[in-house]
Amino acid sequence: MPDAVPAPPTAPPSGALLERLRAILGPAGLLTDPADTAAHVEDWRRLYRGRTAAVLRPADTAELAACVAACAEAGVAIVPQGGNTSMVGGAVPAADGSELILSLSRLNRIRAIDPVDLTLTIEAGATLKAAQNAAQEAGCLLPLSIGSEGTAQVGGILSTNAGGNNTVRYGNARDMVLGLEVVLPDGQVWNGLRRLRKDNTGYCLRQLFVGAEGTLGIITAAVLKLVPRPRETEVALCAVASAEAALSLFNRVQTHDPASIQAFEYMSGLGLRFVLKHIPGVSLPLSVPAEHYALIELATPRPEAGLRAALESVLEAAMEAGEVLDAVVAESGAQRAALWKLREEHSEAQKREGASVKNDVSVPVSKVPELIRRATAACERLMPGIRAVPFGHMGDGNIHFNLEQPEGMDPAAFLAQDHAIMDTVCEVVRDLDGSFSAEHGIGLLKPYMMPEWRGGAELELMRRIKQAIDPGGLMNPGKVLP
Ligand code: 2HG
Ligand code: ZN
Repeated sequence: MPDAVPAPPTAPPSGALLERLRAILGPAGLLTDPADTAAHVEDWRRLYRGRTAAVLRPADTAELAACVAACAEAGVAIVPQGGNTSMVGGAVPAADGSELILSLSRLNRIRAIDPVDLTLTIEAGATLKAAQNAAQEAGCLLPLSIGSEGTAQVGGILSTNAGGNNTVRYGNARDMVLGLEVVLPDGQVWNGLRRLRKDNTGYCLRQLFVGAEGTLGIITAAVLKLVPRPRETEVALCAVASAEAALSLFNRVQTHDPASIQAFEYMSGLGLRFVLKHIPGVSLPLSVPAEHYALIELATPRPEAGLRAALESVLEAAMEAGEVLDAVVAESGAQRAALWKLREEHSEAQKREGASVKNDVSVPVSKVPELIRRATAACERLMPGIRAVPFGHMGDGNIHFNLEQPEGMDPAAFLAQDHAIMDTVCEVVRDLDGSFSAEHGIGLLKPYMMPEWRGGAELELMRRIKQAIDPGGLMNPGKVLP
């Protein structure tokens, strides 16, 4: 098989191109002042900082397509950007200033919602929270939930095929997409906004763009599947004896009623202690301190389903078996939110504790306890004093196996070891038949791992697809493909 298709050189944006873009976008649609562009050139984790001559802020698909066509003609590369919440530097421009940022933020309209079809047609720049709210107002649920949902945008979520807390029941973002509107690298608009449940008409093009991280084109709108809104929701936080006990508890809940599991999350004692230390206004409503915790959410649209009684009886049996040491079931919406806050603030708390290396990995669900045990031991062997903080979506096998710097160590010295740490975790992941990238994507952080994990025919096929759709290499260069 041939080697990598070399990326064609892209041109720096000229003054003439910027003038043309200003004419398309109007003065409000083009940011060039470094004070205005600063927030766009750095990622949330502050791992990457690029430079750009301008941030383009089109107001609709037609303006966006005209910008892309103008850039294509000039041979200038574009970095599409949603809420800029990438964990892997997926929306940061290159350091040489040659790439323009295209912000989706002004494309944020709800185009249609249909509670009978159970579909939401929404533009890419709407936040996930806005999409959830629109679904709720129509008596429905958009079953996609992630910690950054107030900032992360629909287009970015689809471009990274985000997973989050509800994958155990509803799958990933990919599973919620019925149709897409995409601006292709030459500026053509592909209107695939169909809302059909059955539509076998050749290659499934929309799924090419989902998870492509903006390297094949720019998603501008989507038709998302909804489900009926739950009538009953129960949330419990459990202190459990071990990661194995958490898995047994998951199995008990699953055996009892798989259709009601909305989320099953794992947290370590250390992870929770970081949240209690760094996040104001949170508290742990359990009396027994533990090293392992499970957060369970059950939900159903069925009337009088008796979820509460079912959950209590599962927890009772798990307590008798010594798996659950202590548990609390939320009594109100406010308490449910307070329990979820303990889970959702993990990333922020870890950031405040110091430098950390993230490993967004997945293994078969049954192997999660082994992953936690073996990867913790391997990292401690690699670097004495390193602090493993595994947490995440146990119900779908996706653990954020994050490593916090040893106390007192220089953060830069710790981060300089990131590849050694990632490779140590990934060795265990590989042995357990897992993946080095579960839900955050590849971005700038992980392309170097692609040849080892997806080399041969798979990577070659990806390169041919890239070459066919974006021959100029103008869409989000440097991301995904090494
Ligand atoms: C989560 O599940 C996110 O909270 C972020 O995917 C995970 O900070 C992380 O590593
Ligand atoms: Zn996650």
